[in-house]
Amino acid sequence: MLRLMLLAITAAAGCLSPGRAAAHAILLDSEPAARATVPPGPTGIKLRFNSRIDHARSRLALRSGGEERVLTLDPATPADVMAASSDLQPGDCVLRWQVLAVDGHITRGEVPLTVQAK
Ligand SMILES: [Cu+2]
Repeated sequence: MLRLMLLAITAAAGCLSPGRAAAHAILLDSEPAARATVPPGPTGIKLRFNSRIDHARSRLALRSGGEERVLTLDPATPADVMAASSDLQPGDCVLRWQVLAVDGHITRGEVPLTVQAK
């Protein structure tokens, strides 16, 4: 349900000109999944989109404990995937993504996670 709402928001923020093909990037799924509870420590992060993205102009950040940190993207990923890794600390955190799709449209969204206590 929440995921559908996020999809609707990102879709609305993308193609504003009517009649244009909506090829902007929409998040299909993620690892960890949104709302997942995960153990602390080094964690691989993977976001898969419905279209190719421009990795150089896309951004993935982790907001945790009131701070936001930009993550270094793994360059060796398929064109529709954004991947990184981060050392997750216990507590609530949010992965914030912003991507530029091949149609020139920017979309953004969030993947909230809960990290277990050590
Ligand atoms: Cu678009």
